[in-house]
Amino acid sequence: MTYENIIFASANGIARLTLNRPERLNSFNDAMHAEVRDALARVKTDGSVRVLLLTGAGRGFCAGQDLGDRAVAPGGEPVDLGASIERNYKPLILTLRALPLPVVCAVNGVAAGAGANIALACDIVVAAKSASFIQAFSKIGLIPDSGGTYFLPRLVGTARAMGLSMLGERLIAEQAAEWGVIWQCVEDVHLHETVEKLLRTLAGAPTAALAAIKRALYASAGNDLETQLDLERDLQRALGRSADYREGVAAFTEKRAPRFSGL
Ligand code: LHQ
Repeated sequence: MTYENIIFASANGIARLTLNRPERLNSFNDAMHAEVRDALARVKTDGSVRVLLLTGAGRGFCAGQDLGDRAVAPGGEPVDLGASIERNYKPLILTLRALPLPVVCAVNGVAAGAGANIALACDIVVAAKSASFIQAFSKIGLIPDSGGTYFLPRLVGTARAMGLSMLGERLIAEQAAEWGVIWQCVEDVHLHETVEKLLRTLAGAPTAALAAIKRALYASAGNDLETQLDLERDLQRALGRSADYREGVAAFTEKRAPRFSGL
């Protein structure tokens, strides 16, 4: 598939996916969804990828659904937004959460509507100081989708989730970091180097362990303690047989840096 709405490249264990409709603040139309789906399928099947970066081209990260798209524009014909979610947004969010490797989101500018929640679906979110998050949905008569009503109360509690969702006000990156919505907020000029360093670190990390960490932390939201302890036991049992555990312990005892294969 040739890409016209995204830029996708993969090298040295790092896959980079850039949403690329800057004149529409990288809002999603059906074509962009299809391309992102294709790229994520490649990440999933390419065993050499150990970390994925998601970012946006130009001054914005992503303004959510392209509101000019005929498929969602309220007009004479009845419009089924549920179909758009079922076809596009739900699989996108579930795929990001299920990828067995870390997904880093570099929020380079405004993240609005589904764009904000796609960022929150990623595992480590770093935002430029000038970036912001807007649950813009209520401004157009909708509810936060793409996982917004799931992620927000878990990240910031019901009170702040409710305020953000009902008021649709801009949450600046610095406050998002203070509230624990995201991992880190950095000066705009430092976003690139911060993210590149993070990507190199994660690409050299024990990928299977990171995948297990991701699975366990996301599962914990729906598990009781005993179920979670069982899950930890099972994941640890599998990791105890991994090459990277062997390498990690060998490197520790030999007082040298580990060389993790990701296996
Ligand atoms: C846009 C958009 C946009 C098209 C900026 N579409 N052109 C799921 C299922 C099905 C259906 C419904 O939705 C969903 C999920 C959703 O995501 S619903 C929420 C959709 N998104 C929004 O409501 C956000 C709309 N955008 C904005 O509120 C502003 O653009 C923000 C606050 C993001 C940025 O404001 P500014 O920095 O002032 O930029 P701007 O508004 O001037 O936008 C720049 C251009 O991008 C502009 O075009 P123009 O031709 O005038 O230069 C905008 O029309 C266009 N654009 N967002 N979602």
